Amino acid sequence: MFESLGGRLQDVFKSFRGETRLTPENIEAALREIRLALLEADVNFKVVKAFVDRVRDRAMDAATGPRVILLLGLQGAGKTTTAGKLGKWLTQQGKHPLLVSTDVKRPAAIEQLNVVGRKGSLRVHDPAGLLDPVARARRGRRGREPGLRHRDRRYGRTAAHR
Ligand SMILES: Nc1nc2c(ncn2[C@@H]2O[C@H](COP(=O)(O)OP(=O)(O)OP(=O)(O)O)[C@@H](O)[C@H]2O)c(=O)[nH]1
Ligand SMILES: [Mg+2]
Repeated sequence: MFESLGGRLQDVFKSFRGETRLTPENIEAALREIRLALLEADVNFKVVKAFVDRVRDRAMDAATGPRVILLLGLQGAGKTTTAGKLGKWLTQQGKHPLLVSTDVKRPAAIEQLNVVGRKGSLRVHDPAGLLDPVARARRGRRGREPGLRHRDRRYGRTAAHR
């Protein structure tokens, strides 16, 4: 029984191999196959439903959430400069990057990223007065603030502190 279940699940993954990205449609199609395979292997339907719902939640998150690029490096390594270059490149690729500085230890760092953003016509998320790096990154990623809704990729930078 487990062998045939394994085989069917393999088939689902195989059918996915040609796909370059997750979409709500191909996620649903795969979940339908997985659900059938589990039910035919006599897995309790409540267990199947709970499992499929969980996988759907995670897959949808991955399909619709913004991509995060974290720039990490010692002071002066070139993080801010690279943030600007990457941001411009992503814009040319038709993406909508958003820069977020999480470097709260050096007062000038956040302002520096703002300057780079202005120069390159890039959006910078800088919640005034919020000086917790994790909270800053989260807010940028969630993008619930006005003007942050239309986005696909975000970009965080931070410094390594000794
Ligand atoms: N030669 C060269 N210099 C660079 C490059 N990237 C950045 N720099 C220079 O390196 C210096 C530091 O760059 P930043 O981008 O400010 O580095 P950072 O990691 O953000 O620095 P901190 O925020 O101070 O930690 C600046 O003078 C940049 O002009 C690069 O690719 N090549
Ligand atoms: Mg910097």
